[in-house]
Amino acid sequence: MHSHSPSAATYTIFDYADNREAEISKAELRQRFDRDGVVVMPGFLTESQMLPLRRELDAHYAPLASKAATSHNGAGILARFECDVMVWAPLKDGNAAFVALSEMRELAEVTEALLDTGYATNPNGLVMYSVGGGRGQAWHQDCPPGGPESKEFNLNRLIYTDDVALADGAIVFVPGSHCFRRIPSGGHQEPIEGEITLEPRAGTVIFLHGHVYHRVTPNSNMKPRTSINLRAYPAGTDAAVNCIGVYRNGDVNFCETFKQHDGKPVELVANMR
Ligand SMILES: O=C(O)CCC(=O)C(=O)O
Repeated sequence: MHSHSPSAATYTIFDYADNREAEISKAELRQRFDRDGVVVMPGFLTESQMLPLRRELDAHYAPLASKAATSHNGAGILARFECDVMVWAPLKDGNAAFVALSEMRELAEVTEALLDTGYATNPNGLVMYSVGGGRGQAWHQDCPPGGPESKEFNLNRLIYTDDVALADGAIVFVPGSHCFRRIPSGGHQEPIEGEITLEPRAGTVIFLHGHVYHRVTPNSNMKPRTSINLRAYPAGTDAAVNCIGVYRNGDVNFCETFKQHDGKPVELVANMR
């Protein structure tokens, strides 16, 4: 963000329709979010802000990495939803680097511009980690869609501390689909008309409305892929809105389903190695 005075602040976004960066005002930021349900902000984090986060991610996942291919969340009861991620709740653990990230002034400013005052944030924080051969994340909405004016949604604030190439698992979304209601049935990675495929650079933050159809493509190389998601909610909506995840072949109640692996090997992933 480039700010001279609060009223003259401009924000750098990546305009995926024009495939270039653009400087826009706070009002335009909100207009784009209301229209597309997505705002992509490259260079939001500096190298020095990312360093401690990378260090903590490495420390947390190093002992788990060898198990990652056989202990993804997409095992057991969740297998048919085809999402391969190992999750971590760094704010719940009181991790200082992530607490500092969650308190970043610029993050709060943009969040307020998109959700208005009085928004809430998820107290746990979420990190999603996957290794080479993972199936990515199937098309989904993070919560059941309501009407166009519904405030019953989460705002994903997706933070990338490393470059993410297509082979690592690109993020794919359909701009404007937060106004379309439920995602239609179909294949987990089957393209949907209007989709945009994005390879976020380190330091990028993607603000993504939870009703927007989105997926992550499979990792086809051996590099681990990590995203941080500090979810926020409009005033009056709380984190329980994310209990039900909406997929093309059904819903998952994450509040009743144990999110971790059931200890059984994930054959599909093992076969892809
Ligand atoms: O990791 C990503 O890039 C996207 C994560 C995602 O789909 C989600 O948090 O719902």
